[in-house]
Amino acid sequence: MNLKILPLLLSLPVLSLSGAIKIGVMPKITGIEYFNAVERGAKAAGVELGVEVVFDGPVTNDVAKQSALVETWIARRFDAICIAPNDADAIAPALRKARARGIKVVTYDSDAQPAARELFVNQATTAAIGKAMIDSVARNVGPEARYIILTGSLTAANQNNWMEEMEKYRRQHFPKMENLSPTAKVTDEDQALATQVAIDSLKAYPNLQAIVAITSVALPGAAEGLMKAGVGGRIFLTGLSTPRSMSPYVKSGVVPEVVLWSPEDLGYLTVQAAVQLVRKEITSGSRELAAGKLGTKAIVNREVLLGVPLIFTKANIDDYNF
Ligand code: RAM
Repeated sequence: MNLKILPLLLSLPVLSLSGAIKIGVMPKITGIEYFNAVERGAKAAGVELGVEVVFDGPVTNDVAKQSALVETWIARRFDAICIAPNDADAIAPALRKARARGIKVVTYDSDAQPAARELFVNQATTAAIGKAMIDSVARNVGPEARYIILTGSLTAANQNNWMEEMEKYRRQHFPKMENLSPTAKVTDEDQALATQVAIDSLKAYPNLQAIVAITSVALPGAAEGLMKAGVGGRIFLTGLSTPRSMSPYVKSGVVPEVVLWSPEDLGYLTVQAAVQLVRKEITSGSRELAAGKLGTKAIVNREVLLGVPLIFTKANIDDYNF
């Protein structure tokens, strides 16, 4: 073989032994219903597109472990790596290394530094998600509600962006509403920790009227905490989680409203975008993406938008199966 063409051969997408394109999809953390739903959607897209989808990630929201797995997928010559980073900055060196090896990099759910990836698949605009949660508090408690926020980790781009939008929207539309703890309570994707933080917050803020829990495990965790403290349904609780996780709390009235989107559709759209980048059917400069069963999705400034936030209540929560 003429060794001069070796660099060219090494830069080409490698078809694995199965001959299929190989896509890695990584959550912030495995073993929680939200990312289990992402996995279902991602694998459904893989079957539809005839590609191999490997779904794997850390058992805690640890960006160092995410970086190590990216390195492994680089060594295994994946064709694309899709990731929801626990830290937008810390993950960037590993993602840049993947791109330098010709691997397509797509973030979803939570972004990395934009220069470290081709596309970001966003579930809804951060402004729409922030607005939906503040509107829920205003609708159920009133325009002068006193609330706190339970977040995941303080390095997660999506939660931080949502909180920034919540505060901007609150200042503009509900200036008398008060966040009693501008530094959000950290619950680190740990449901049991969220339960304890909710209980502790009731003592720390005796005039508390509402809690907004913005990770899919913090919301059920906080519901358990309010119930343990005997104030379920008396302190307004809302936030982001799946209908499967929240159905009993919504039906009992502990959590009257839940905001989210379809994590299954998010996973499906992410793999659609990644495969079409690998197959050169789209580029990061494309303006839209024909995303199979989801129809055509807009791409604006390298961000693919899934849709708008959904509000789950007693009236509709049984209509959803994720
Ligand atoms: C957790 C994660 C994820 C977020 C959901 C709402 O599962 O923080 O990034 O989108 O909550």
